[in-house]
Amino acid sequence: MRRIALLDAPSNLGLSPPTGSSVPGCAKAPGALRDHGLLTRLDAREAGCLSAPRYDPAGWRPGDGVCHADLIADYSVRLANRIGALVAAGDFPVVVGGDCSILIGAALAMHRHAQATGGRVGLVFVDGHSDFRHPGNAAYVGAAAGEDLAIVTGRGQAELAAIEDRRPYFRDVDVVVLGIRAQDDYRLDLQAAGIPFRAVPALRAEGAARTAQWARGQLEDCTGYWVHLDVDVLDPAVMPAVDAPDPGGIAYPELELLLAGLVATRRCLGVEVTVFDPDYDPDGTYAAEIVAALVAGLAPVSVDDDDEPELPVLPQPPTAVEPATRPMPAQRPGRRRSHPHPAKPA
Ligand SMILES: [Mn+2]
Repeated sequence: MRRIALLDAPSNLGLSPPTGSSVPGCAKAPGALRDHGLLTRLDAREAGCLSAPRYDPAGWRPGDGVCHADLIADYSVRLANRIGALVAAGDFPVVVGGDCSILIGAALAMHRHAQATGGRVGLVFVDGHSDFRHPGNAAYVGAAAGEDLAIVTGRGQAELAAIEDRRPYFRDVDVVVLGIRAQDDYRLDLQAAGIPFRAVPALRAEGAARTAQWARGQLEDCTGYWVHLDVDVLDPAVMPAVDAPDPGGIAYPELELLLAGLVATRRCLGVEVTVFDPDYDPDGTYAAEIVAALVAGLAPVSVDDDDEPELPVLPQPPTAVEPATRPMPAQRPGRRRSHPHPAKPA
């Protein structure tokens, strides 16, 4: 039986400031979720909290690259160390962010794990946005939480995309994207890269449970996979407490089915939960509902049965380095998390 280990990763370094003189509140998410009993209700082992560096985008300008890049890179290495130790101990890490830039640390841990075990490790990316902005498809980059999927598949500055000379952490063919909106800015880029995805309309048409099975099937060449869950995959009608709410998301029961289907195998190595912002949840209503959904969705982790046999470990072919960039189209209008705005009015 696997035991969940709960680790806090309260970094908000990857988001734009919500107003000109405030900082993103997602760093408060672990505290808010724990206050609704997350640790005990998951029957989880306490894995602590990896404190994050100070948020200070002052002086960042377009063209400077990813904001806070040096801090995010350093944090990612430390987060990878923590996640790697949990996986090595046989635990199932549930890492609570923080913003989506914490994926970089998880990805680094998964690449190290793949190398150590001689297999390939994939990624199921459950998110309302593709987070696929990179220097090849945008005039400039800035907020890592809108760029994390691009970075972990090897696109962008080496400081973040090639830590320890590893690039990419996940190969494009070892990634599945679920829950992006039908009109995601970068859906055609995903398609061109050969990254399979199911946007919300297709996910709903097929059903969440079957979509989870489909995603697992897409990764059958991988010995394991990590699950990224940005809670903005939920529709803002039921959960608006995120920095970039976008209509057209899924409902709680769908999230629970999706998560349960994804974690109900030993091939699933762990889960991260990102972007919940308690500043938009003053009475704790959404925190309570998110905890309930996580408890239901993660229940299969602790079940002994495994419907899949262990896959044989295959020799790993050398991984190709992604080509750097391609010509840039015009910049699209930014979302709130697009870039830091040093002087955005409140
Ligand atoms: Mn995201």
